[in-house]
Amino acid sequence: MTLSAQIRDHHFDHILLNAAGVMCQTTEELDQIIETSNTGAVVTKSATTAPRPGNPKPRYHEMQDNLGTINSMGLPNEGFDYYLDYVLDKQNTTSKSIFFSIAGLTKQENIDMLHRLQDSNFNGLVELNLSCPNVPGKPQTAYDFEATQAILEEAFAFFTGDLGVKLPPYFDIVHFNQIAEVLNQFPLAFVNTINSIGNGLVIDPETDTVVIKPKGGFGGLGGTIVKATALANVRALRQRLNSSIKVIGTGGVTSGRDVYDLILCGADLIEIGSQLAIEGTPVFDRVTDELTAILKAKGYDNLNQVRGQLQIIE
Ligand code: RRO
Repeated sequence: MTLSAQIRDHHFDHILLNAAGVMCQTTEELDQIIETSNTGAVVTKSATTAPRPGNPKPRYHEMQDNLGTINSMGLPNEGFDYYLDYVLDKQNTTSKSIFFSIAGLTKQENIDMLHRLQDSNFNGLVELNLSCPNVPGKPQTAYDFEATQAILEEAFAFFTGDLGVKLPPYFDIVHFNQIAEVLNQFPLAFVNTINSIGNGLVIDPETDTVVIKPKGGFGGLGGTIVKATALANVRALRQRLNSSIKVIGTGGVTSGRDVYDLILCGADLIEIGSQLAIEGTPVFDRVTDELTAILKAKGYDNLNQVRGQLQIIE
């Protein structure tokens, strides 16, 4: 069974990888993702120029009955240089692709980091995270179409590497049209959809209290409860984006069937976030086994037979 994929010159032996933010803050965690057999790539924790401790704890919570997760990590990361050192070293010894995720707190900070990547020997992919919901006072850039257009104009004026964007979920057909119209103007290698559903609220019924401390309990939702939103965003963007822009499907993957559904909607690669946090790296083996069983049962031997083949009711 072939579970491979391609973005530009980057070949992926396997479609699965971690979602940015989960098991990817330290070199030890990043190594673990790379060394897991059923992953095709790794993505680094979104970096800012300087290291950040992130928001006060508790800042992550798993809902009962595997409904999903809520987080307000607040962009804790080891700083741009830490990840640049890691990827420059690692790209010489691993055959897996590396996504370098950046999430500057201002447009200028993102542009500065992109300049540094452009001037470096990094030969992987760069993911510009325009959708972090958890930094107090900072809106999610990709909900502002003009700001998104402006940062991409500035970035592509000099950046020649393989660049993609991490998007927040959209909930309106007009918004799907508007973001696609912006993105189609640029030579993006990929879009990654979705980041967590921003600013949900979870309550502990025993104590009548929120479950995370930052922002009065508001945080990004992930896991099972976001699957339908992830499917819709992958589908809607695949239908609207230029075929040269690949789509990474992220959100609500807990099983092989979830991966299969995202591929039906047109996803090229699949990232696992919440369930990786819950289950650890064995999730990649289990989900791969489940996906392979589904493909076999349906008589498929590669993912191109499935990708984008979602049926609608006429
Ligand atoms: O660190 C976070 O709070 C965080 C980020 Br940068 C993000 O992009 N998405 C998310 O759910 N949490």
